[in-house]
Amino acid sequence: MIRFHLLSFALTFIHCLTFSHAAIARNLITDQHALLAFKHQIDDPGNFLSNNWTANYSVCNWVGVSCAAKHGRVRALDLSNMNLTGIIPPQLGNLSFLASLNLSYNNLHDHLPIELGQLNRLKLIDLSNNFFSGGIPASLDGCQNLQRLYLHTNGFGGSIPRSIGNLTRLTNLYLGENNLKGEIPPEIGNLKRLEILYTSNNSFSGEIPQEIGNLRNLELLYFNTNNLSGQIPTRIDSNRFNGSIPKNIGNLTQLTMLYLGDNNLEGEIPPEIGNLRELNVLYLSDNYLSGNFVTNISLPFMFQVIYF
Ligand SMILES: *[C@@H]1O[C@H](CO)[C@@H](O)[C@H](O)[C@H]1NC(C)=O
Ligand SMILES: *[C@@H]1O[C@H](CO)[C@@H](O)[C@H](O)[C@H]1NC(C)=O
Ligand SMILES: *[C@@H]1O[C@H](CO)[C@@H](O)[C@H](O)[C@H]1NC(C)=O
Ligand SMILES: *[C@@H]1O[C@H](CO)[C@@H](O)[C@H](O)[C@H]1NC(C)=O
Ligand SMILES: *[C@@H]1O[C@H](CO)[C@@H](O)[C@H](O)[C@H]1NC(C)=O
Ligand SMILES: *[C@@H]1O[C@H](CO)[C@@H](O)[C@H](O)[C@H]1NC(C)=O
Ligand SMILES: *[C@@H]1O[C@H](CO)[C@@H](O)[C@H](O)[C@H]1NC(C)=O
Ligand SMILES: *[C@@H]1O[C@H](CO)[C@@H](O)[C@H](O)[C@H]1NC(C)=O
Ligand SMILES: *[C@@H]1O[C@H](CO)[C@@H](O)[C@H](O)[C@H]1NC(C)=O
Ligand SMILES: *[C@@H]1O[C@H](CO)[C@@H](O)[C@H](O)[C@H]1NC(C)=O
Ligand SMILES: CC(=O)N[C@H]1CO[C@H](CO)[C@@H](O)[C@@H]1O
Repeated sequence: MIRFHLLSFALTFIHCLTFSHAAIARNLITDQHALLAFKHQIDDPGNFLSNNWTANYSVCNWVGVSCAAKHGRVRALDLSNMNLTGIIPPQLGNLSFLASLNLSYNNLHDHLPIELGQLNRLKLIDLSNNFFSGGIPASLDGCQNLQRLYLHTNGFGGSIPRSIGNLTRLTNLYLGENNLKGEIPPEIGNLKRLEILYTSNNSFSGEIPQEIGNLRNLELLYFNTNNLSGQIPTRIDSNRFNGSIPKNIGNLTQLTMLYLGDNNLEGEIPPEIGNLRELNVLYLSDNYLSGNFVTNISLPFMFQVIYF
């Protein structure tokens, strides 16, 4: 009886092994299909892919492709700086184990497929320095593990989708050098781990949302060269203050650079900016700010560059 059970266990075990091997092989074929669909959309003048991405080798040996040791699926795709022209096809959303995608410094264009949002293991997306256009897909909030999102230096238009606020693991968000417009959504204040927010050189308008003050881990904040108006937010944490400027603006203690220049900001510069002891770059030029900022605050000795 025991022997029978052991035998049955062994058979089940062997069956499972065979099955999971077959499953991996089948899924690697999904990965291969996805990558070949991508290759099919790409013009590759440097011939990086043409003789290398072929079906007679495992995708894990293809240039720019890395597979995970554990399950053998495609884990990273780095085709940066290869002069590639073309689009990202929806099939890329089938690389379900992808954790890192770097397609920066190419000539890729057109809109991003909404299927990118299926890649819930992605931690890094770098699509910067291309010619992508269209809106930032709201579906990106499906990439629940995303930590670093680089979309800067493209032709993205439309506004930041509110769903960005669901990407609560984001530490780096780079949206600068695009054609983005509309208001910065207050949901940005949900991104509690954010360290760098780069939105320079777009056409954002409206006011900087007070919720920015929730971002206690912010180190670099760039809002320069936009069309923002209103006052610099003075509520620098999640408390609701009435009227006057709260003392605890000093809560943005990690901030080292603050770029607000070249907007339509008005009113007085809140002196509490002087409490940001790590701040060494403050860029406020080309606004309609008033008040006697310099004489009223004690500037942190760390200050190296101040532009009014
Ligand atoms: C691999 O396949 C490509 C075309 O798919 C062919 O040109 C090449 O000769 C093959 N290489 C080997 C080593 O079989
Ligand atoms: C493809 O490129 C990779 C990385 O350069 C190289 O290791 C691999 O041998 C190449 N495969 C073929 C078939 O040329
Ligand atoms: C993506 O690749 C480019 C070019 O190789 C590199 O400079 C950049 O640091 C990479 N992006 C990330 C986020 O590592
Ligand atoms: C990309 O193309 C430019 C111009 O054709 C060339 O100078 C450069 O070396 C190419 N870069 C790569 C990585 O092939
Ligand atoms: C890959 O994705 C496409 C489009 O998103 C889908 O139609 C197709 O069924 C997928 N293929 C596989 C093999 O999963
Ligand atoms: C993402 O955020 C939007 C609104 O900001 C919300 O309606 C939606 O349910 C959220 N999605 C997830 C998956 O949490
Ligand atoms: C803003 O972006 C445009 C187009 O991408 C570029 O021509 C311009 O030099 C940039 N301006 C600044 C101040 O970076
Ligand atoms: C900037 O915003 C003002 C209103 O605040 C609007 O009239 C103007 O058209 C905007 N400029 C650009 C370039 O978006
Ligand atoms: C603060 O505002 C709330 C309503 O938003 C009001 O009920 C409260 O009296 C105000 N407190 C002060 C000190 O003005
Ligand atoms: C600067 O200090 C003077 C006198 O203490 C005060 O009247 C003025 O409101 C202050 N300005 C700012 C911007 O804090
Ligand atoms: C350093 C600093 O100003 N800390 C303040 C942050 O905000 C809380 C209230 O939420 C204050 O209690 C702290 O003093």
